[in-house]
Amino acid sequence: VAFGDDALNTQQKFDVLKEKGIFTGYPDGTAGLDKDMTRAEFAKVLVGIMGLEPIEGKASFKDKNYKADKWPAPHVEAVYAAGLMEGKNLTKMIFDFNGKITVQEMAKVLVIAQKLEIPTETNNNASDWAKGYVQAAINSGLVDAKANPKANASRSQLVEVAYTIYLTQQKPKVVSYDVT
Ligand code: 6LA
Repeated sequence: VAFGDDALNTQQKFDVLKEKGIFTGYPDGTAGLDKDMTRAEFAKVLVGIMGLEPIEGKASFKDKNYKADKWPAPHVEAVYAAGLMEGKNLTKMIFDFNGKITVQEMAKVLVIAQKLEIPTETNNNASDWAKGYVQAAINSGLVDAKANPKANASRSQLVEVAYTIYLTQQKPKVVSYDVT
């Protein structure tokens, strides 16, 4: 964490991400930190913070109204190709792009993006597929142990997670050479 970054409050983190074109505020200029976000909107945020290339002209999912030429698809396709999100049903290929992103879904993305270790012991009320992800997020301090994992994530929670991932992406990668 660069000097001072950990001192930023959620609004300030939102402002940084808005400045970078990653989040968009509401027309009245507010951040809407108490509101929620759709899974497609979060996919778009992920594309921004991970520096992914939107994938044009492709529609892998069969959700109603999911079309290659509509704005969500290039972002959903990019996070799917990057292995950050896989959707809700791989047999029916349903992403649920208009559904609200939940705390446990956000936790899974955080764990994958940050390459967090999944603990063997869990103590939370998440769905079975999400227990490990949620525990890792709680242990890392990014999800409150008292949060309901199945509830919709607030934009406030999403900004905190997005900012953490964003900072990690900004860090220079350490390259090591084998000199033997
Ligand atoms: C196909 C599947 O088993 N999906 C799981 C879970 O992996 C999904 O995680 C994310 C973050 C996603 O990758 O899109 O949100 C939806 C989750 O759906 C789950 O099945 C209901």
